[in-house]
Amino acid sequence: MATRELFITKHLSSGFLVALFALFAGISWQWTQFRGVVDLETIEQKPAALEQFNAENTPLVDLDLEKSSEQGAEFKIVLKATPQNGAAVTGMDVTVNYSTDDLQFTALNQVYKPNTAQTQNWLPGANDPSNFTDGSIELTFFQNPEEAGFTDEQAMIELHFIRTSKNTTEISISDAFVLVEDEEESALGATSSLILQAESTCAYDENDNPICQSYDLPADFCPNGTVVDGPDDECGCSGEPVCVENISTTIQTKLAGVNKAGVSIAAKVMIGDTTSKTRVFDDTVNFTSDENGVFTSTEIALALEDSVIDIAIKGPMHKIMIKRNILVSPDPTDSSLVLDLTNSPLLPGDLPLDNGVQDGVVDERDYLAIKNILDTKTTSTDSADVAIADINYSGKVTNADLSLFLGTWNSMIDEEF
Ligand SMILES: [Ca+2]
Ligand SMILES: [Ca+2]
Repeated sequence: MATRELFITKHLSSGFLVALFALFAGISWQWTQFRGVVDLETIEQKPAALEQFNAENTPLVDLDLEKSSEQGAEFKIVLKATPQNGAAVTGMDVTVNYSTDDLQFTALNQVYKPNTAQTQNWLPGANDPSNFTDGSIELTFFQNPEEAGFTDEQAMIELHFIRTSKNTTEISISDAFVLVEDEEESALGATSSLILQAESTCAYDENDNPICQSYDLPADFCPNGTVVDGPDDECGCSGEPVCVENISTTIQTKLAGVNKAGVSIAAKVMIGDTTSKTRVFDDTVNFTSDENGVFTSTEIALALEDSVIDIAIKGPMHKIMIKRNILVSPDPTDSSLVLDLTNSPLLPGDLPLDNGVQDGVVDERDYLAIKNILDTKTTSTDSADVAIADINYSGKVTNADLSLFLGTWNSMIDEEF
């Protein structure tokens, strides 16, 4: 035995190829000793010996890879052997495969160590991970044939790795040969590989909501702007808030059929930032008309992250008017902006019939409201009538208002904004 150990040790120091040779030598030599033939000449018979190991037969051992511990990127797996059909396992030769793109093999611990002096443990060079940098770790174990093989589940060997990527990766078993007491031929049973799922850097609470970083902003952060959350990261957390400077904005629009100065209306205005997909403005804004019928809003403060917006205006007796993907170019030297929407006049139709509130639909109710006012008279100056149906802001309800209504009445529901 001492001569053989010397033989292997000597060749191990000469590198991996020699180590492999020594492995084959070890298998063949031990195999022959198992059969009671001690003859170093049988080294040359290694392929024949392996064929015997590989013969298909009743499954004699199941092999499993299980993760045994993990600390950060470092983890250990254990190779477990579970004899089947009463087999007593006395040796094995098995290759464990891993992806060098995702894992670094760093160390090996022999777990199963038969306890007699003449036992051959793991061969060859298994204690030196530098022998196994190509993604396959060949592990060979034989014990003294005079010692009883194990018959229960046994942790055989522990392999240490470091994850070098966050990818899903697999550690698998291949080319396994098993030596069983009193069996010249043996066959492998089931094997299980180990899948390491892609790592996530996200942390979640007990309700599976992401645990996000909180940002403490200084009190004087963004005095003349609006604090906007940064874009969501891959965990669903808002990015670091940024300050978007306010832009003093006026909006210009027109009302269909109204071409006189000095008319004041209150319209609901909604503005969406197409980049952040957030509504950056949603309020009622006062507009006043000039002699050209252009209605100009009071100034509003807009915090725009990008220069493309969607805008919707809902006039007091009107359908909603939506314009999308408006390119705005604020002058960097003058933080003011004019949004000219006069090319798309607000169309009358959705009258404020319910205590001054509109219902979002241009329909028969609106039509009948005007029709009823004009049913018994051609003109109404009643303040309640004027409030709901003086579409052209003439101070009275007449057929001119009805015809403006009919000009746009098509029973359409407001688009969503
Ligand atoms: Ca209506
Ligand atoms: Ca009128």
